[in-house]
Order: sequence, then structure tokens, then C-alpha cells
Amino acid sequence: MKKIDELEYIHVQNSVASAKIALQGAHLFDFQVTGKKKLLFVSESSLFKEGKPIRGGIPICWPWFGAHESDSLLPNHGFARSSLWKHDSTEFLSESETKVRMILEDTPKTYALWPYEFLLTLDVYIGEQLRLVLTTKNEDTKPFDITSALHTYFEIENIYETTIDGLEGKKFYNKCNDTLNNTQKGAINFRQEVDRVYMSVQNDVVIHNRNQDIVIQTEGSGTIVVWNPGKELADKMPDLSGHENMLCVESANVMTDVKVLEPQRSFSLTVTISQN
Ligand code: TA6
Repeated sequence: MKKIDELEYIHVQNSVASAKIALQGAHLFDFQVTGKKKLLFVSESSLFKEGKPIRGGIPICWPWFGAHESDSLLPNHGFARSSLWKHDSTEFLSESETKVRMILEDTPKTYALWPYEFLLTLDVYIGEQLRLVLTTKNEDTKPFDITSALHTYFEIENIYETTIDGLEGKKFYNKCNDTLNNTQKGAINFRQEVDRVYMSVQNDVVIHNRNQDIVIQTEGSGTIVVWNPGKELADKMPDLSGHENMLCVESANVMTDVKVLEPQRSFSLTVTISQN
């Protein structure tokens, strides 16, 4: 096990790609296909400290996304991203694909924040494409509901030259001015903060930046969150530098896309990402 500041991580290298996954948060913070650009943005001022989420990579927002609906003292985006997960296994599926399984189970500490027994599994497939499968199992005797996101920070060359395909015509909630029922017309413009939840997205979403295309295919989700803090907000965030080089496009279950799980039932949120 390697260590970066206070966080232990797993380093995978196979014949086509490499990846780094911190035990805290099962947080994938580096992925690169040989000969291609790094896929994930990590802020140079990010902390790698116990209990603090990494600013970049793929934080897992779970079992709630954003602020807790009734208790503002509970952590934003839930507790999965700042909890210590267990490394369950690493499988070499072929020379060019490796699967890493991470698990998180309830403890007295998680129970105090969210009173349910659960098993959360993250399978990370590292190959020509990157695939993450986040599976929630209800191990309790009562139903629970979750909102969640694979809050992916993509590394891009220039936010001001970035466009996204696949969201045209979709309805969105605009968090910046707290309005519902907006409709995406034309390209999204990133001149200031953008923080939006797009509804009923069943198709692939493509990020275009200069001569780079990133294709995001999501299963088990109807919502896609798009976030860039813009300069003004980024300047107020001590752990975020280089906002013009990042764009979050998040495969999510949020707002009306809540998942209700009966005892012993499971649900998976999957994202598959490829780049040219
Ligand atoms: O996904 C977008 C968002 O919910 C934004 O509203 C913004 O606050 C961001 O996530 C980062 O949240 P964090 O808790 O990591 O600072």
C-alpha cells in the first residue's frame, strides 16, 4: 500500500492503463490510459488528510447528495467520501483489464449519521475504458432511500472552450439561482459558476474540449449534474485551484430520482468513461 500525505492508496498498472484509489472514500484520484491525457482533475491545493475529501478525482456522494434534507450539521454529500473503506480484492481480468473491489459497511459511527445497515460496493474496472459500478445493498429490516453521485472531476484544457453534447432540450434545476423547469437551449456557457441538475438523461453525454472528447455513459441514473465553480467561487475555496482546468459531469440519483430500497434489495449506479 502506498501513501500520499495521510491517505493510503492502491496503485494499479496494467498493459493499457494506470489508476490510484485511496482507501478513504474508495476515492479514485488518478486514471490514465497509456498515450492519452490524464482523465481526472485533482486540485493542486487539495488536502490528502484523514476525514477530508480529496478535491478532484471521483468522490462518491452517498447516501445523500448535497446538503442533508433536514439536518444542515450533517456532512455535505454524505459520509461515504470521507469514510475509510476496505480493499476487498484486485482481479486481473486480462492483461488489459483490472478490477478493484472496495467495500463500506455500516459501523456505529455511520449508524449515528444514518440509522441503517448497508453494504456499499464499488467495483472499478481499469482498462481502455474506465468503469465504476457503485452497488448499494439494504442489509436492514426496514426500507431506506438514497440519493447519490459519482462526482467526477474531469481534467480539461480550458473551461471557456468546453462544450457538452447530450443535454440539449433537457429540463434542469439551476442551483445558482434556485430555479426549476429551465430547458437547455444550445451549448452550456461556462463564463461563470454553473451548477445544474439535468433530469431524465438516458443518453450518453460528451465533453468536447479543444481536440479532446470524453464520452460518459451512465446506467441506473436519470440525473446528470454539471458543475464548474467559476472564478469567484473558486477563489473562496482554499482547496480548489485551477478551476479553468476542471469540469464535473456527475452520474447521479438526485432530486426526484431518489432510489428506495426494500430490505435485502440492491441497486447499482454505473458510469463508463472513454476518451479519444
Ligand atoms: O455537484 C455540485 C455540488 O453539489 C456543488 O453545489 C458544489 O458545492 C460541489 O458539489 C462541491 O461540493 P463540496 O462539498 O465537495 O465542496
